[in-house]
Amino acid sequence: MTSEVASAAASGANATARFQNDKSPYEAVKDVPKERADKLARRVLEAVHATIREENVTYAEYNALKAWLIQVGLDGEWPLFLDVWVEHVVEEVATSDRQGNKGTIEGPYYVPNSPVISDEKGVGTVPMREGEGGTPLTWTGTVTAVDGTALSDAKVEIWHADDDGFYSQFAPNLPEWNLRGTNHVGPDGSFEIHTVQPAPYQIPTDGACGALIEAAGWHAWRPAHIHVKVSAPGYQLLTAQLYFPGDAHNDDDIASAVKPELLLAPQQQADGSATVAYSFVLDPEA
Ligand code: MBD
Ligand code: FE
Repeated sequence: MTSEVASAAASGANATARFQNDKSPYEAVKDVPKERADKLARRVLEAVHATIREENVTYAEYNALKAWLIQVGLDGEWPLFLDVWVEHVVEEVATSDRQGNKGTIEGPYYVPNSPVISDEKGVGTVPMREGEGGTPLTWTGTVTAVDGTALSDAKVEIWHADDDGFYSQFAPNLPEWNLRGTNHVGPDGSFEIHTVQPAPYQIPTDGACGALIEAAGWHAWRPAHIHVKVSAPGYQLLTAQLYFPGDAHNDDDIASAVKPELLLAPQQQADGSATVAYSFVLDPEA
């Protein structure tokens, strides 16, 4: 991060670099059968062709699209664009047969290998600055399998924006691992995570994705959310986000990633903090 002010191009560049560091999705489809590549590419193109015919798309509109697509790349915003407007359907298809917890999209701002924060009982506090803004939140829960077994070797990775809506490693002037941590659950599968409630999040508006939002008269908001990845050997990785009741954008998330099962029910405490219980149930690997 070189610039001192958060910018779409800087956070986009970081998200692009982070994704390119992880070549595994690309490696995994290297030997995709020609028939599959042919079919998928053709269907996407046919959907574009149909839109052009049915909407009588003009050369001016075609050239605007070309310029905009180039700008998405220059701003490094392909991860943002895809995760906001496409990933939710991939997630829906990928997880439709699960019996355990509902999940939702990963989004562009996950970083693997966050510091371990838990003690031997699964109690820990995410890294945060002195006087970190936002309501302090104590979150308790357990990780179990669909058959009820407590998963004592599970881990809960958590990451979220700060009270200003910024993610560490994607916005300037934040400690590297701010509000990111890995909790190894206790012997009974339980965890207790101390953090602060994040603010609603506005995707960067000064880049190509913002230009689309502006041109189309959309809004750029996601409701406040806490991201998690819950994993245990022999079980399917659960990627989810948890939301707060009453958020103005729970019903019109720009990323279409809210599900009723993912709403928290925090209890406000007399000292101004909040407590919340939310547990995870994992499906075994197929
Ligand atoms: C986010 O924080 C996010 O979670 C998603 C899905 C897209 C953009 C920013
Ligand atoms: Fe997010």
